[in-house]
Amino acid sequence: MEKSPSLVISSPNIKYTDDYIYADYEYEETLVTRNGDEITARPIRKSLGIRTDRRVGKVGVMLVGWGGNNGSTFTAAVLANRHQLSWNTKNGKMDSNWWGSITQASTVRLGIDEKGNDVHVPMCNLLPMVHPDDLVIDGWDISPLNLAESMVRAKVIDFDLQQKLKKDMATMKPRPAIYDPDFIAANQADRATNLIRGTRYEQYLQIRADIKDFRDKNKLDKIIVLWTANTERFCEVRAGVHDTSENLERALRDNNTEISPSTIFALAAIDEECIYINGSPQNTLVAGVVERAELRGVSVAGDDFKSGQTKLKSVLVDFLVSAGLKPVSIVSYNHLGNNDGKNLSAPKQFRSKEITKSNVVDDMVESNQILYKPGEKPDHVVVIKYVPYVGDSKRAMDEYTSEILLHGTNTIVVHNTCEDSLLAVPLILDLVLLAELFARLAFKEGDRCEYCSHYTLPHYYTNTIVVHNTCEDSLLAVPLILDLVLLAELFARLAFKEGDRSWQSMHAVQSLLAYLLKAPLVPAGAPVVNALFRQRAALENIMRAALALPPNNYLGLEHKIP
Ligand code: NAI
Ligand code: DG6
Repeated sequence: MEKSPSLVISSPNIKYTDDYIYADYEYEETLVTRNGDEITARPIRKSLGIRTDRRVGKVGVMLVGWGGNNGSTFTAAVLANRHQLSWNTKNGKMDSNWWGSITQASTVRLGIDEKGNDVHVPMCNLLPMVHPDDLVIDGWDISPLNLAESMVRAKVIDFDLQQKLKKDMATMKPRPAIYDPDFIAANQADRATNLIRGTRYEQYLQIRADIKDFRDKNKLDKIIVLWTANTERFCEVRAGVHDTSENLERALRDNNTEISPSTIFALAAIDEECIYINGSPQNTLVAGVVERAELRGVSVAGDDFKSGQTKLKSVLVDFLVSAGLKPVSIVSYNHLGNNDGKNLSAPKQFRSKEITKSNVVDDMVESNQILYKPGEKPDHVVVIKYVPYVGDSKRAMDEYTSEILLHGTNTIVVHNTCEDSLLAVPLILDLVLLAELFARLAFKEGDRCEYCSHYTLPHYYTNTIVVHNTCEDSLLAVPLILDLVLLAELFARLAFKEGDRSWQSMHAVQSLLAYLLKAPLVPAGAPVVNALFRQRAALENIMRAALALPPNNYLGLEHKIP
């Protein structure tokens, strides 16, 4: 990959020292109050100091479920990229990459150049982050296979690349893990031979000892523990057991059978001051675990990687609801043949996944009280079937039916074929890197920062998506005609003034209407924006600006700073 130029931020609001980056930030929001029939919106502003610790240090990752499809593929991807491996396929020679990772393979719009053109930079260049090549990997699995054998079992990595990785990966062996047949499917029993015996408390102590051993042997500054093991059933959350850190500690020592293996891993990680991330759906992070993390000053995150079907759903439903169309039925069917699919063929484990896959449209539905009455939701059904032949190549089929103008219908059908682990692994990398970065941020309210001037910051695999859409065309077009007329008329009434200059109307070509048009016309020389969300944000924000309200941002800092 071509080396990116280093990034220089020139602002009186930022200062760089050897150890820290200090930034002054004005956080703007809109406070909305309702009094009877009247809604009042008031812009509010908060001054914040934000400090980023520049000392990344030596970082280790411990995967729970290291020998699974995700665990072995993650390890293979780190090694292939670290050694810049190439391999042969029937389609020719392939090189390693991190496609699918937002930190490594996506860019962020930084601003505009002198000509007004957008300038983008790789996300990983914005702030100091650990480099994937520098990660040290370890982990646990109830299956005793070494990582080379796990990679072969997973059938994800191309044969020629497997040959190049085998020697290294054969030296990596998962540590024994905690197995409780009550929490994962009975069909996993035959691989569960690499186990930590004893009571739950003894198992917890062993996990802590493993973390210490990994830290000491590799002289690590920090470790992130990430669950990518089988989906467990939900634990039955009980008062006096799961609700506080103290109760959880007592229940652990009493060997309470409703304490799941994943909760034991989380407690051990937190007590060793490691970040804990839950990549599966189960309710590992009960109130007592979260309280323990708060008490120890450690981060936790979860639940369940959002890799394919759900990601697309959150885009599609956002598009439909924000376009004023009313999704009334969403049916998501998928089949897969890997060990994850086998485990999910058991009802209790499927139920965990059904819960995380089903809640993803709620916020979008609730945001539109014109389309939905309070409490009203679309029919939403999730089906998962185990079909061994397709292996890791998951097939996801979705049907979205929406009500449109005058109760016409619009049905969209999506078909997606993809290697499941090759979508999930880049998310694991991003979770690790971003969780580590965010743990180095600190916030300060009120006064402005005392330091301020100028500083320098430091395959070929495929994913096939087929979409089929049935719809009364005119019933989709007519509301756009109405919007075009209303918005064109509204924008024609806006006027602008800069400094002492006289008021000016908006440019005759109304590129702000791009959200409603397939090939938007723009003023000569202006960039064409086709991205729907950017088009929509421009529309929203010009209207907010005309009301003296700040642009919408999606930071939600109220919920992210203690
Ligand atoms: P997998 O079944 O290939 O790997 C899971 C591994 O965990 C197995 O090697 C198994 O032996 C091990 N394991 C089971 N219980 C354990 C325990 N208590 N301690 C240590 N190891 C244990 O599954 P895969 O495909 O790697 O997925 C892993 C998890 O990630 C699943 O829960 C899955 O639902 C979740 N996930 C996967 C996504 C994907 O696209 N691949 C996306 C979203 C979530
Ligand atoms: C089948 O649904 C297996 C699951 O583990 C999924 O592959 C995983 O949850 C990914 O889900 P999604 O909806 O993000 O593609």
